[in-house]
Order: sequence, then structure tokens, then C-alpha cells
Amino acid sequence: MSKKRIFSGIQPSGALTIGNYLGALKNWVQLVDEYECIFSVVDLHAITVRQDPEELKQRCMALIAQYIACGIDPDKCTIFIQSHVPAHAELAWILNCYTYMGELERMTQFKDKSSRHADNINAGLFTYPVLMAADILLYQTDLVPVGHDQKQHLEICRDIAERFNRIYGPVFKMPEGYIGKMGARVMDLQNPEKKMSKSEPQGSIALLEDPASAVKKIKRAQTDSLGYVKYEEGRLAMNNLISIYGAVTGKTADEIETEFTGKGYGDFKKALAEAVQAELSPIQAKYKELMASPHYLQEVYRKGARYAASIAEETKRKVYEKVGYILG
Ligand code: ATP
Ligand code: LTN
Repeated sequence: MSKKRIFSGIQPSGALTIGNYLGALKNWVQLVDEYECIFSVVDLHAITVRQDPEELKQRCMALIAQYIACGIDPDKCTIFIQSHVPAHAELAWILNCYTYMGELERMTQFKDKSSRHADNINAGLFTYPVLMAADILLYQTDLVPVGHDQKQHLEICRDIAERFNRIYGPVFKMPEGYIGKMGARVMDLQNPEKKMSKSEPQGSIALLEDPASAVKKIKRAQTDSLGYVKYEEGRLAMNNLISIYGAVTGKTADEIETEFTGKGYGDFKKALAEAVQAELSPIQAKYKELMASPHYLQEVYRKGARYAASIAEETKRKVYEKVGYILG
């Protein structure tokens, strides 16, 4: 029996944070043996916010290296760059014609990003979830591992697929979301009401952050005045730190509470900093090694694009036939 298929992607829009790592990448690694995995660097999505061209190129290479450094084995999975497979943009156009303005207007990421980039509320930012739906549906994906913030985008993807299938018969497989238990929602260390994001370096720890700076950020992270380590309703800052510790060490909230009974925030933060460093340092070493071999990275993404295109083209042809296009 063939394995079920996974698709997911990350935008090359900034330095990866431990939010991206714990919410997405770390879960991907755990699914690699059980599923057929396809992971993309979604550069088409990234330009919905203005990017510097040279930086964008560098970040795409760096993201591929970070995927591999985190444990995504290119011999077991497919890693490719979204713009190398034209079917993504092509299917996105078609799906645009099966998506309603009203549905897109409800997307919280759109509302959030348009308020943060008020000078550039472009049509791409608005139709971003349609391109994401195309990414997922092209591969007849079973499972989409993402962080909690992408839940709404997965729902609209399913709505679009269902609408298309209702009109034309079963073309797309209905994908399910996969959101991990710990780390699905890593919050900003300075402002635990906001998610940790690539664009707020003060409150976030980068995957490639230098250890001394990561320790400093953890020491400065917001806490509260209660003075004990316990996961409890309403303690946003503390719950966030406990979740990070749990996601990194594999310990449950109860185990963490026991570990720090009778101890203060200083001890907890010290243990957290050590755990984060222990998780990041092998990734950083592997990353350095990989960035020194650009030819290897090129081989990985070229091979990935060839395989991804073979699947995507098949779905695209099915869609073209259904819509009534003459196949070229
Ligand atoms: P940007 O800030 O540029 O919008 P981002 O940091 O949200 O980007 P994406 O490329 O949009 O990153 O997301 C990549 C993956 O990381 C997605 O699966 C997303 O759900 C996950 N992710 C992003 N931020 C967090 C977070 N703070 N906690 C958990 N998962 C996250
Ligand atoms: N929108 C996602 C990135 C993304 C994605 C996808 C994730 C683009 N296409 C397909 C899963 C499947 C985000 O994390 N911001």
C-alpha cells in the first residue's frame, strides 16, 4: 500500500524563528518515515510583502539548508522551490475563479498583514490563501502539518476543493490539517499576546541565533509575579515558556511543573536556555556545513522540482480537462 502524502511549506520571508521550528519543521521531521513528504520553499508567497531580490535568493538557499539541517532528509523526502513548478501559479489562477471575495475578506492573516503593510495592500496578499490551496491540492495531499495560525487557510482550502469537486466530480483529495500539541503557537517573548514572528526579532529567537543572544532573550522574556512554574489558564507568558520547554525537551506540562516545584523563574529560565541551546547547536553546525556546499543544495532542489512537477502536472491536466480547456 502506498504511503499517505504530506505537503507543507515555509516562506523565505525572514530568518526562521523557533516558532517556525517548533510549530512546523520539528513536526515534519517526525512524520517523514510514516508519510511521503513534499516540502516547499514558497517563494511565490513571499513577494506578497516587498522583498529585496538578492536577499530573497540568499534566503531561499538558506531555507533549504535549514530544512535539511533540521532533519528533513532529502533522500527520503522531496524538497523544492515553489517557483520552479509553474503549476502552482497556474492552478492558483483557476482556483481564484472559484473563490469568493467575501471568503478572502474574512482571513485574519490578510487583515493583520494589511494593517502592518498599509502602503502595499496588493492583490497577491488578498489571494494568498488561494495560492496556498493550489499548493496543497496539486499534490492530492492527505495531511498538511502547520502551526495554529494557518488553520483558517486550511479551512478555505478545503472549501475551495469541495466547491470544485461538487461542480466537476472528484478531482481533488480533501486534505486534513495536522497541528502539533506542543509548540503549535509559540508566542512573542516580549509580548505573549502576539505570535512569535520573523518580523519581530526582539521577541523571537532565530533558529540560527547566536547562543549568547538567545540566552539573553530568554533571561529577558516576560513572566508574571506569581513566582511558580505551572501551566495555568490566563498565564500567557509563563504558559508560552513552558510550551517552548516542553516542545524542545518532549516533557509534558505536568512533568515540567514537578521538575520546578520549589524553584524560581531564574532556575527555570536557565534550564530553558540550556535546552534551547542544546536543540539549536547541532542544527546550526549542520547548517554551516550545508551552506558551504551550494552545489549539493542545487542538486536537492532540482531533483525535488522534477519530481514535484511530475505530480503537479498530472493534477493540472485533470483540472484543465474538467474546466474545458483544450490540452496542449
Ligand atoms: P511571516 O512573519 O513572514 O508571515 P511566519 O513567521 O508566520 O512568516 P510562515 O512562513 O508564514 O512564517 O510559516 C511557516 C510555518 O511556521 C507555518 O506552518 C506556520 O504555521 C508556522 N509558524 C509561524 N509562526 C509560528 C509560531 N509563532 N508558532 C508556531 N508555528 C508558527
Ligand atoms: N501560508 C503558509 C505557508 C504555506 C503553506 C503552503 C503551508 C504556503 N503554502 C501549503 C502549508 C501548505 C504560512 O505558514 N504562512
